[in-house]
Amino acid sequence: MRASQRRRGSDDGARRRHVSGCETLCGHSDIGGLLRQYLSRALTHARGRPDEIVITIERITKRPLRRRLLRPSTLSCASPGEARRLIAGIMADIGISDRAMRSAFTVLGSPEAIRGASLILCESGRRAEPDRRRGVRVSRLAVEDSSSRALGSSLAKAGINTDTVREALVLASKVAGHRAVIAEVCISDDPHYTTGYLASRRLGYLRIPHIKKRGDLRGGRAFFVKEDADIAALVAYLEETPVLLTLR
Ligand code: WAQ
Ligand code: MG
Repeated sequence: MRASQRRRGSDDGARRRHVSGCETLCGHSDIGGLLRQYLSRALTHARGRPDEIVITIERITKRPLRRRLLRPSTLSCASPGEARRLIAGIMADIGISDRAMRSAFTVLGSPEAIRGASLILCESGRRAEPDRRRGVRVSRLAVEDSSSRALGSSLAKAGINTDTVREALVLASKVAGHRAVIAEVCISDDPHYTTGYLASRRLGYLRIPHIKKRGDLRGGRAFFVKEDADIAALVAYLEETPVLLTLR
């Protein structure tokens, strides 16, 4: 599902303002329920009332890959400034250059939230996504049925069993499941949601409270990828390859 608003004085579909979006992978019998759920989300989003909602339902023919869910933990962080220093420190440790870090923060801090993620090359900091206004949209991902309940109870134990956390954890786990990806940084574009995360295969899913100020409409995702990555193959994996996430 994607919901957007027309910009005042613009008929150009490519320049629509992103309101909300979500994607999943499900069985035939779950389509109706999810449709209602996603529609109500689109109609009541804190970023505003959309004037266009597009829902796409596609039959999957490829057998889904299996990937592990990342392990969530929450860092202690009191302000956006501290978040940035924290992230910069971790990035330096895992081989992401200063230039790449700055490039990512330019994308994440830009006034126009884009619908997808930016791909940042880890040395040069070059942006590698094929379409910068759209970004790369991760799709065709879900928790495997057999892991779903156990995931729910383990998140509930930590007091974080919400749709927002679940969906972000699932997305981060699919993204980290590709060898070309070194890490991800995410800031919600929801004005009320101020917890973001840094994720990597090695470090897991590190939640970062106060990554932005309340009321801020900016947000986004940056995937740090190996300098010599095959970008077309990575984009195909992120957008098209069905992946089911499992606890073990
Ligand atoms: N693929 C690529 N990029 C996406 C996708 C996707 N499927 N969905 C969202 N984005 C990008 C897009 O630029 C959005 O503007 C931005 O990420 C933020 O998306 O554990 O709610 O859906 O408490 O607002 C983090 C949870 C929540 C932290 C993140 O992101 C926690 C969130 P949002
Ligand atoms: Mg959002």
